[in-house]
Amino acid sequence: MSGHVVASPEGFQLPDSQLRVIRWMIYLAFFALAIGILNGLGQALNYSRVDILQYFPGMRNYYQGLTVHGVVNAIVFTFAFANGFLSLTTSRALARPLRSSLLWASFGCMVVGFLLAAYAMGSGQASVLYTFYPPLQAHWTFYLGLALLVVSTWVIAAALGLGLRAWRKEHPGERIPLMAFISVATYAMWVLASLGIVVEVVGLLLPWSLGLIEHSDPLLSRTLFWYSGHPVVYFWLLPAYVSWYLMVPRHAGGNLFSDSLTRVVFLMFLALSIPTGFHHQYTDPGIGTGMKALHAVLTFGVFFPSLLTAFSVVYALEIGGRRRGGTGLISWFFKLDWRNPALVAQVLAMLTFTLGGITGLINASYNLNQIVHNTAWMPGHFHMTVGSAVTLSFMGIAYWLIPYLTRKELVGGGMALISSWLYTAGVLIMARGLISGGLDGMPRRTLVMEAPYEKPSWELAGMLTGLGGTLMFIGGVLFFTVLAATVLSGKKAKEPQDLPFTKTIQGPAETGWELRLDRFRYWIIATVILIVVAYGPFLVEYLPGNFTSPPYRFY
Ligand code: HAS
Ligand code: CU
Repeated sequence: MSGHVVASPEGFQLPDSQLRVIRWMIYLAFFALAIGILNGLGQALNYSRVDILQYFPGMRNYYQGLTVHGVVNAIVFTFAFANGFLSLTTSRALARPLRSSLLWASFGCMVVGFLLAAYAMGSGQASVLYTFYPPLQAHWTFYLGLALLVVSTWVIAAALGLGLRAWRKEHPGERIPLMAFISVATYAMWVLASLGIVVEVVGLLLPWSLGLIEHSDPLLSRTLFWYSGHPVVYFWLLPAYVSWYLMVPRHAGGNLFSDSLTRVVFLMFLALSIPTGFHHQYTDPGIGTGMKALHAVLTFGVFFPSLLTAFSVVYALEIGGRRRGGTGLISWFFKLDWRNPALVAQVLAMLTFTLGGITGLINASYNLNQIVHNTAWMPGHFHMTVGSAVTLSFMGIAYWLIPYLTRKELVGGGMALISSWLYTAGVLIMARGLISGGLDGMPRRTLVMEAPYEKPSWELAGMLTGLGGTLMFIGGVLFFTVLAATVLSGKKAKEPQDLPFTKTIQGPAETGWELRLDRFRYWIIATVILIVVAYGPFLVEYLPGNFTSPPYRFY
């Protein structure tokens, strides 16, 4: 394949010690997903009035189940996967191992954090949902566990930063390899983004749960939460984008269009992900309309890098389809290798994400948000984003990553294909149910079957939700079967493999303005300025806050 490299040298092999810790992180991620998917089945069936949660060991009620589902899927699974996967892409691209001690430290933080949060949730002392809004109060181990999970990502950020610095010393004046650049940009964004949730959890909620602070300030906590809570969705998404940009074109036999455009996209995510959190708080009293409008405008700004992504990835697929003999406007699409599970899972993830993105645009529209906010529409939106664009992509990545990390061949490729299709059909049917129900006023986060105000017209929506969720669950079971069979009984691969990454048609520029793209320092300063503009006025007006609410534990 001709083109420009995104990581060099060709065929470089990372040492086993590096692969071992990364393998454990990926195992941890999928272990969490397994729990989350099982729990998700219970959630979906609740909408169709089938209560199976009562049979789950340790699950006392709907809110406990929903908390476990959100925390293990949206926080443990995604963080562990990002930590492992982007450590791998960065160290491979720089052709140097990252510090093993840091990677193990991160893994340790994740395990301890997960156990602490699991204890709190499992013992019924943290049924506060994954947004843990005060005045709902959880046991202190829940907050400490979450804090440790965030610390695990900071440790990885340090490992990536140190790796990059050492590489730069050895390669003065060279462009950062694209695969390392976009991985590091993701972590740079997240380190800035996670500050809000850390201040909230460590500064406010942990002391409050320990009785050191008597009262909480719901609005201040929500604001700090969503300062991190919107950008976290891109921390979930960008590892999938790393794969869509750099690996999917390779599976499809195509090439990535442009090195510079890819860098620009990730820098846009760095700058624009954070100053948008108020789009989750359009209905919150106490925040000025002008500030909400500013966040709305910036939200439309952060839409653009995803539009650019759609262009780049579809073009890469098209090149692949045409190389395989495809012609015409659309028919190249059917010439793709529909027997490669790593490709199929991720193309289906992209197709679903188109709908996920469109529903996001509706959420972001200030006035339309009033109709869909806090309804079942919302889980409809986010299962087509994090629940499939991200999760199905990570599953697709697993189809080559697990063989790569274990040096074994994939077992059950056919089953992997069925899994991807079932999961996609499931998520689309479920989202159809949730979205139509939401438009009809069906609330989110409610045990609908016990709601006294239940409407007969929600019945179809609820049935579709339950049916779709069941199909997703079966897809998930097949996925885990493939994974377990590969790890336990896969044949030893004949020779060591390299990561499957593409080449770019337009390579990195050697002169001109594009060199400045690599100076992270300037982009981070620009990001901080935008954050100050977006959050400064509210904080100046609101601080020191109103700490007046006593704690509540309902469930
Ligand atoms: Fe969102 C709420 C707005 C993206 C996740 N979002 C949520 C919640 C979650 C979530 C979990 O403005 C609920 C939080 C809670 O519990 O309360 N979201 C957006 C916008 C985007 C967006 C504007 N969301 C995501 C992503 C998520 C995610 C990504 C997870 C990974 N979202 C909102 C808003 C709310 C919200 C409000 C709050 C609502 C409320 O009232 O509570 C955008 O970033 C989306 C951009 C995406 C696109 C799609 C590009 C398509 C691509 C694929 C192309 C490939 C193809 C291949 C088509 C523009 C890249 C096909 C092949 C061919 C042959 C064509
Ligand atoms: Cu958001």
